[in-house]
Amino acid sequence: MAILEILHYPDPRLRNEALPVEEVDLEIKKLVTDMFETMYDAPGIGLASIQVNVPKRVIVVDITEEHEQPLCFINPEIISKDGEEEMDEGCLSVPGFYETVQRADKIRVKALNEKGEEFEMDAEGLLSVCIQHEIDHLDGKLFVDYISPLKRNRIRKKLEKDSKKSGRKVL
Ligand code: QAP
Ligand code: CO
Repeated sequence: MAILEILHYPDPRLRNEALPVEEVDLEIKKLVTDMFETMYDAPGIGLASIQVNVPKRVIVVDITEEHEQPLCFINPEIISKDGEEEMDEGCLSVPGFYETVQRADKIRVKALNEKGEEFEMDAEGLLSVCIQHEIDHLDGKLFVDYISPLKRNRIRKKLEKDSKKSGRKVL
């Protein structure tokens, strides 16, 4: 098990598009384990592989405080969406910032689990928003893409300053 380093906006590697997982092998299982550990350690409610610089289509989510509902989605696809929901979103790659984003309220998602078995599930509310947010990461998208350029630039400048102070390399 390992805690992985989380990339921070505006690191250009967050714009990479993740490729489908061909086979849920030991390497992917280790990635899933490390992603859960990294998410719980942060702590966060969702993490996408892109955020730890692994461009493979894997996300982990757990919206419970007691770590009671760990969910892993490999090659996730949203097969239907319904309704609208506005929610304040944050992101482990955009630390310290929360902004309101509009998304579908209800979704049905199809994916492989950590054993490589196909499953479908319905989600609504926070779980639905979190899954949509994480799938966006796999396509190189961030929640700040949905807010005004003014707010986005303010966030970018602050995080660029933070990363210089911390010695993190960005760009
Ligand atoms: C995505 O985000 C999400 O700024 C998951 O300082 C979040 O786990 C979807 C976090 C909210 C829907 C609603 C953020 C931790 C965690 C921060 C997260 C921070 C520390 C974010
Ligand atoms: Co995020």
